[in-house]
Amino acid sequence: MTTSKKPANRIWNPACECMPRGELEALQLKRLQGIVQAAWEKVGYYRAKMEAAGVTPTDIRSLADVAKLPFTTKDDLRGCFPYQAFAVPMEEVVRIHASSGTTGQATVVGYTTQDLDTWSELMARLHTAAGLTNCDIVQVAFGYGFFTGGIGHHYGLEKIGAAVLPISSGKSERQIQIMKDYGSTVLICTPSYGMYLAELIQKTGSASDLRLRLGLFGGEAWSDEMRRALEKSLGVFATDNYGLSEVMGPGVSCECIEQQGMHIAEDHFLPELIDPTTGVPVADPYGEGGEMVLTTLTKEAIPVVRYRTHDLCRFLADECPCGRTGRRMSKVSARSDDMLIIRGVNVYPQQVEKALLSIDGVAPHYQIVVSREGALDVLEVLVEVTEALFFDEMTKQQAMKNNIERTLETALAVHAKVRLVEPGRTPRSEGKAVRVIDTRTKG
Ligand code: DLL
Repeated sequence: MTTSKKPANRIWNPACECMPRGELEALQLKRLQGIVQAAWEKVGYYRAKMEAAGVTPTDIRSLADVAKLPFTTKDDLRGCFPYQAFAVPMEEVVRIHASSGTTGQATVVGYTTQDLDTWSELMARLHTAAGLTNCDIVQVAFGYGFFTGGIGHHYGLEKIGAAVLPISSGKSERQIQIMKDYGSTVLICTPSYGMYLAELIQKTGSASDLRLRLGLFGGEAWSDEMRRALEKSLGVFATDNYGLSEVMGPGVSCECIEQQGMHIAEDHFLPELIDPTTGVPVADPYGEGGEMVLTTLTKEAIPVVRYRTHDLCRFLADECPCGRTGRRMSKVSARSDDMLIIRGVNVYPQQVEKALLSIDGVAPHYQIVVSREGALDVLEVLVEVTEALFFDEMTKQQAMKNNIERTLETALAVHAKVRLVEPGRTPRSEGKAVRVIDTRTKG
């Protein structure tokens, strides 16, 4: 199998995607003023928040003035359950999605016909940026339903004229049969599900029967090391794409074939990077980076003003050779609320993944278990190793364990106990992976 499957550079909508920065920023300002006005007039929740902050729509005279507006949080949107954040009457709403609600009340999002048109357009841009064309047969293995991943991708693919296999997530053996029988050339899912499918494919030894050439992965954080593992095991060219249901779904930003950061659809979203602790815009978004805050510039059903995503990333400065002018964000390095504090040291699950996958013989499946022994936090990492190594002599296993512990300690600045486990021992996910089990009592 080859990983050198870099597709040709194509752009779906050059007029918008390659717009000169000056023109783009003028458009952003006009749209920002419009959306703030709409939020003020039509959504009681925003009106109250803006009044409390002493700001009115007329205060927005430049793009930097966005920082005068109050933030919106997931809890704020939950408080508007189900429809209080809607800015249009229900007869104009044609679709409703919702976040899973596993950690509390669901957040509900609505779309007008115009919103769905915009979304399909942004998805068509994303697919084209990743090298997908109307000749492709695309297996969408994201969940369909309230989750925005499946249906969001579906409509963009139809817009560019690709053939969609709307299989949804799960039924993993069948996914592989479908890939073979229908000659899927593109797989779209979370990176962790992609890895699980790759593992099943390898088990049945059937990778050579597949026609996969592209993998579009998103919906959760994943490292460049994971990209290499996916490209190698699936034989695809893998790109990242980012989004969140509160502001649209997938389609907020996407990598192009350069695989160097994700172009933000800045004609529809205004991005800011803030210090997650103070809430102040960071001084150097291209260096230190910060938490992504997004304002929707065109959404009709639910305008979202300064949504705190908790996603940590930075902006990338140089121009991209692909010709797009939309600013690029780096891969999301972590979610600020995923941070673990282990004996006073901040640890992000992504650091663990990056360190693990830099070691030969370690499979891209792991789990982090945090517990407390007496007053001490204990960080344990369950690491799957290859079958050969797992059944190898004790001395080899011990050397591997020591090597992983050393690598982790260097990366995390805190000791982690490593437990080598046999292949298949850590949980597999059909959607977003749950990497951390924290058994410490909170608060
Ligand atoms: O996950 C939307 C989506 C679907 C994006 C499919 C891409 C592909 P939510 O369920 O609302 O929406 O979850 C949003 O997922 O705040 C990030 O923390 C995380 N996330 C999404 N894409 C990425 C990515 C969808 N490419 C939350 N890298 C976001 C890192 C991501 N994290």
